[in-house]
Amino acid sequence: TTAPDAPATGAKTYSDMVLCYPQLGAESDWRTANTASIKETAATLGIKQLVFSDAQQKQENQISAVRACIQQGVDVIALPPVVEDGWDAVLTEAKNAGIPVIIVDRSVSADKSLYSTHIGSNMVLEGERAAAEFNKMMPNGGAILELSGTTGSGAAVGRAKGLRNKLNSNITIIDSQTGNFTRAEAVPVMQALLKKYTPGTDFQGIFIHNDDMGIGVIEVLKAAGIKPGDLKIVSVDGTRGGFQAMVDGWFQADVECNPLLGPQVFELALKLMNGQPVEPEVITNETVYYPENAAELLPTRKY
Ligand code: GYE
Repeated sequence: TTAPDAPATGAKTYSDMVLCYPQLGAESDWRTANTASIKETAATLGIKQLVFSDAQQKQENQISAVRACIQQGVDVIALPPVVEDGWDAVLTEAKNAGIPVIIVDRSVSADKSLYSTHIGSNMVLEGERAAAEFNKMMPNGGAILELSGTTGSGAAVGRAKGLRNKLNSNITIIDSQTGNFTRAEAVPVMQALLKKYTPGTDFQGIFIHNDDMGIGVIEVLKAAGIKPGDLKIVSVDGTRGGFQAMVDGWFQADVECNPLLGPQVFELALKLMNGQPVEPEVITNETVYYPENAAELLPTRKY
């Protein structure tokens, strides 16, 4: 007789699973938390093998990592793509090898027939939520700067689009520059912007595509003698650093983007290994955080 919780005969379990996670990099606290979530979930579920790599934000490294996983004959590839374009060839190779692909976090522009599903945030909605904050804080209009994420990434493209979708017409985006989602790259970009534009006069707000860049921006503003609250700043992610920036009065809102995707990724992977149907798009549920309860929530933040 079979134990009641035993899988149906022939069904694959987590202990059979070899999952490939060609991580795009380690550029931010969001990314570090995403990596931790994947590794912890793999360990908790006791999967057979997690094939993890770090592409250091270079698409060619990610493509090589995917090819190595195809060669190895992994069961499932879960891919967080650094940029949207340029995946058709390698996704076709995976498909021809019969390996299902889950696109994680950022989106790809490739045809949907080349992968099984996409799980992640609605990046356009995040940009729209940021726009709503500026509309509330600047009812009489004004000017803002945008510090964007990695050029061509689904996260940056979506957030930029969402901002423009919903920003009131009396608020102008006077400049938009990329800081590649890192604190280190955001610093010189913000320094250059401060040489070009006078805070308060030329612009009253900044939309920043992630908290790590936001922390770099704060450093630059502080050095220039600008005080918390002098500018309206909205960021994205909701990391501990972002919460601290709200506690300190620098960010007026932080749009949540959840990196803790491990449990859902492995659940989808198991279904795919067993040939079960999955939703073509799994969107994570998110909100907006404010300074009012940032201090109270900070200790509860997991990333
Ligand atoms: O917002 C940022 C990270 O793709 C959603 O990538 C992710 C973004 C996240 O570097 O911090």
